Amino acid sequence: MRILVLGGDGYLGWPTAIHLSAAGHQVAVADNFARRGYDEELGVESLVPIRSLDERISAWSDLTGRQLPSYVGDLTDAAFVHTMVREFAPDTIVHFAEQRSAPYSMIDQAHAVYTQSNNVIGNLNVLYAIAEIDPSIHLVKLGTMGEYGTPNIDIEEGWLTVTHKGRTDTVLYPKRPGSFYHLSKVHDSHNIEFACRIWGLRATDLNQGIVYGQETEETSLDPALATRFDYDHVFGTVLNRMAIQAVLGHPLTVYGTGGQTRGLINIVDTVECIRLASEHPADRGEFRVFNQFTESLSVAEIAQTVAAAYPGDCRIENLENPRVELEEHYYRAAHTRLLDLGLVPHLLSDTLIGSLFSIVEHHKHRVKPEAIRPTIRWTSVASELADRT
Ligand code: NAD
Ligand code: USQ
Repeated sequence: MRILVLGGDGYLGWPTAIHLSAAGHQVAVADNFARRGYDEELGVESLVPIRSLDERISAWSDLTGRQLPSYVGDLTDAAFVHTMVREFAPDTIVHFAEQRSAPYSMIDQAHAVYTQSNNVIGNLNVLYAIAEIDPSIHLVKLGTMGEYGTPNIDIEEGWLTVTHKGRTDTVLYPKRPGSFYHLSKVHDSHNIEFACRIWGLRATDLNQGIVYGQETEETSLDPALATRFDYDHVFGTVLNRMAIQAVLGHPLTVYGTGGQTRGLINIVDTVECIRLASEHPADRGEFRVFNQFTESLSVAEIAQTVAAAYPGDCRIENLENPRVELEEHYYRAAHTRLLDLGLVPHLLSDTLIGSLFSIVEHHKHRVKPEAIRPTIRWTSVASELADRT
C-alpha cells in the first residue's frame, strides 16, 4: 500500500512512518518543521536529541534498504498539497500534521488563531486534494478523545443513537472540548464527516487519548531514529512529564485535585493502530470513528503509578489548576473497534515506566527546570479584563 504520512517529522508521525515502512508499505513523509519552530519560540528542546528529517531518512535507508521520499511544505498551501498528492498517488493519507498542544493554543489570541487556521485549513486542503485527485484515497486523521470533553454519560465511538420526543436518529456524538486546540479537532471532524457525506470520501477519525512512551521497535534500532520526548509545560504530556519529573527529583505536578480522568495509549500501540486502520480502510462515503486509547486513569492515579514505579524518593504536589476543566466527573468511554481489528494493547502495568526512567537518566542534563511549572492560564483573558475594570 502507498501511504503518505503528513506530520512525518513529529513525535508520532516519525515512528509511524518507519513502522509502516517496516511492515512493507511504500511510505512518504511530509512536514513543514513547525514543531521544531515551536521549540525555538519557547526556548526548549526535546529531552532526547533528535536528528534532522534528512538524517533520519538516511539512517532508516542505511539500516533497512527502504526509501522514504519526503515533501517539505505547509499544508495550508493548497498548491503544495495538490502537487504532493498527485505526485505520490497514495492509497492512504495518515494526517498527523497539526499544532497539537492545548496550552500553546491558549497562550493568547495569536496562538489560538494560528492553531485553528493551521489545523482547520490544512485539513480542508487535504480533503479538497483527495476529492479532486482521487476520492478513493482513505484519509486516516488524528483526532483526540478531548473532542468529547467529560460528559455525564458514556462516550461512544463517534456516533450516538438518540430518541427524542418519540423519534430516533443516529447523530455525531455531542462535543464539548476544553481548549482552542481541542476545538480545532472538532471542526476538522465535522469537515471530514461532511466531505464523506457530500463527496463520498472515505475516512477514519482516530480520537486518540494521551500518548506516553518514547521508543518503538523501530526507533530503538539506532539513536538516529529517536523520536522526540517533551517535558515542558506546553508540549510535555502528563505521563511523560511525570516520568521525567520523578528522575529530576521534581515533585510530580498534579493540576488541581487530580480527579481528571483521561484515556491513555502507549506509543507502541499508537503506531500499530495506524497500521490497522490503514490496512482495513473505511468504505466509500463512510466517516468511521475509532476511540484510540487502551485504558483510562485519573491524573492522581497516573502520579501514584509513576511514584510507585520510581525506585527513589518521589513527591506528588497538587498545584492550582492552570486550566478550566472538571476535576471530579463521570468517565466511561467505548474503545472496542481497534481491538476488533486485532490491537493487542501494551498497558501501563507492563514494564514501560522503568525504561522511561533510564531514558531520562541518560539525557537529564538537557532539562531546563524553569520550563516545567505551568505558566499558561486558561482564564488569563478574563483576569486581564478584571484587572482593567
Ligand atoms: P507533533 O507536533 O510532534 O507532530 C506534528 C507534526 O506536524 C510536526 O512535525 C509539525 O512540524 C507538523 N505540522 C504541523 N503543522 C503543519 C503544517 N501546516 N504543514 C505541515 N506540517 C505541519 O505532534 P504529535 O504529538 O506527533 O501529534 C500528532 C497528531 O496526533 C496531532 O494531530 C495530535 O493532535 C494528535 N494526537 C497527539 C497526542 C499526543 O499525546 N501526542 C494525543 C492525541 C492526538
Ligand atoms: N496535567 C496535570 N499535570 C501536568 C500536565 C497535565 O495534572 O503536569 C493534567 C491536565 O490538567 C489535564 C491532563 O493532565 O487534565 C492531560 O493533560 P496533557 O497536557 O497530558 O494532555 P492534553 O492537554 O489533553 O493534550 C494531549 C496532547 C494532545 C492530545 C490530547 C489527547 O498534547 O495533542 O490531543 O493529549 S486527550 O487528552 O485525550 O484529548
